[in-house]
Amino acid sequence: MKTPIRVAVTGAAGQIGYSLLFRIASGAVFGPEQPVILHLIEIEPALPALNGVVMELQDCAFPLLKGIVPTADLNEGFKGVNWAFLVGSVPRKAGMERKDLLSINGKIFIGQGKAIAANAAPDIRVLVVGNPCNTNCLIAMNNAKSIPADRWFAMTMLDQNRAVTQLALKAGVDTTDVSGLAIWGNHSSTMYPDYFNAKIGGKPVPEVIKHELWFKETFIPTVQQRGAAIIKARGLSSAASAANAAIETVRNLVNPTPAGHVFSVAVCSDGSYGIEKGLIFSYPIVSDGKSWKIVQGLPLGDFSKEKIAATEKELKEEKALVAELLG
Ligand code: NAX
Repeated sequence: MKTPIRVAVTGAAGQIGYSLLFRIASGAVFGPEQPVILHLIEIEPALPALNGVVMELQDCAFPLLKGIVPTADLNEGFKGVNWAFLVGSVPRKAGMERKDLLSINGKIFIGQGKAIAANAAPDIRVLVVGNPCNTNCLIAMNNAKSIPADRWFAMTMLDQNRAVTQLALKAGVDTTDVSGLAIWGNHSSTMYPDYFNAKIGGKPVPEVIKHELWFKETFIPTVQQRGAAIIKARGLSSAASAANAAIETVRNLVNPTPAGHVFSVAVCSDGSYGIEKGLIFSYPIVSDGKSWKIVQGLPLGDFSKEKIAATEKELKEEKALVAELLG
């Protein structure tokens, strides 16, 4: 049996946590041979609820679950951790400006960045899910400068999955027939699902769905507004699909990407495609199972360039709003 890895999840008593933890413990992320010790991090008032989650995890008797560390102490929470899912954050409330949200959550991610740098294992990798996830990730990364920039990720996989399904439904094919679809930019309503470089059954998407207006008037807005549509329908934000996307993101990073495929995750930009260096920007990514790279040389027409510029502009604005939190 391999040595257990330590996996931290913040916001562990929240709704995404409730869908995520049981799948990590069952082996869905790191595989059926990899034991895990879960570090469940919450704020003090949520510890009683977290205790209920701990009891349920125990009641599953998962063979791969070798320990549970429930805590509100960040140093204990990130001690020796190999992977951290930063899910917990404060939701936007009525009347709150984006700046207020960025500043409240920004402070959380300063503390978490510092605690990760001080306590985590040398191979730590971090996926930020809590919104605004790109900028929260930027803040944590900048407050943990001892950790290389290529270890920080923010989640756009849910947007990719939403886009893939919309294309498959429109074309009347299975989701597995869609490849190459990537999300560019911010996890927000400015994100850009690049359908020009995606394929259905190996053919470019615009050659299969010959309906240019549908992409602009239905596809892109549906993907961009899907989170809001789910809140309207369910009265709660997406949770199971978000947890599923977090699982897929890490699986995509720790396993080699199949030929012809890409996946979306926001990473620290190295300037690829002219994007400002250092922004946490979603690109088409491939992995060899150990390291990842941004797919280079994709053709981008004027429409794509305009959309990518708009989402980059939003991320630069968010960065400017949190400038004093970047260490
Ligand atoms: P919940 O409100 O159900 O749970 C959040 C949990 O985080 C709560 O239990 C709370 O006590 C905890 N928390 C708050 N501050 C904390 C801190 N400083 N340290 C540790 N825990 C803390 O939210 P949930 O539905 O689970 O969503 C969590 C986050 O995911 C939200 O920010 C949400 O906006 C974001 N999402 C991101 C998505 C993405 O694609 N990147 C999609 C889904 C989701 O909207």
